[in-house]
Amino acid sequence: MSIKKISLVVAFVSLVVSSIFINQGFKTQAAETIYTYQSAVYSNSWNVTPGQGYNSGGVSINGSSVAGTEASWTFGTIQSTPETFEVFTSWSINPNRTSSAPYTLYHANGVFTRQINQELLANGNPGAADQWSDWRSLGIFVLNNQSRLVLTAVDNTSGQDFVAADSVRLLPLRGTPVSSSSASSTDTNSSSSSSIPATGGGVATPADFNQVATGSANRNNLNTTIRTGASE
Ligand SMILES: [Ca+2]
Repeated sequence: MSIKKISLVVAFVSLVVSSIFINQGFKTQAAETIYTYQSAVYSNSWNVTPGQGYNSGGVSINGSSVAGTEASWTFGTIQSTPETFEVFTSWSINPNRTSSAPYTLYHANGVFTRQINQELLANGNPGAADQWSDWRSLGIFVLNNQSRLVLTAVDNTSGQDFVAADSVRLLPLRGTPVSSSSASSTDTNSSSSSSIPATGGGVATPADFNQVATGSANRNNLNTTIRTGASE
């Protein structure tokens, strides 16, 4: 066989092998799940504001001035066994939101609370009225089929302290947290502080996980499942 023919064969084989790897990479892409405002169960009256929030899909805003009404996203319908996730939420910003929206996550190992300033973007910066906040990480948690996130309305007699229920994003993570002793939580938005909870022997941050479940896919290149119904 001539060198030219060998070169052609090598090139062809390389192409086939590359295709196999590309296909495998695609097949092993991890799946994240996004729950919209439509996936939440609400107590008392909430009003849908279309065009705001994640993917401009709309948000739900509490209609009562009384504190305590709830928007609750339950994850039990898709999680049969405990798994580790980074949990994110989002909202639409406005001066008439509260600066201390209480989120409560009931996870497999306890209860985590975080107050979020919904007047600001997830990164703590101001933005345009009704702009999507982008994703705000609540931390890394083990979730099971009882787990849920609850957003509770605060007293809004001033009319300047609404809460906006938008979306919740679950990013599956796999592996043991590394360098947990040096990990720390950076909180750029919330008006209260609380360390990101441990998932193992120490405090973990998203950077401590270099893998997402079911593969080593890039975090920015995930298959996304969007849930828009509470019964799904
Ligand atoms: Ca306000």
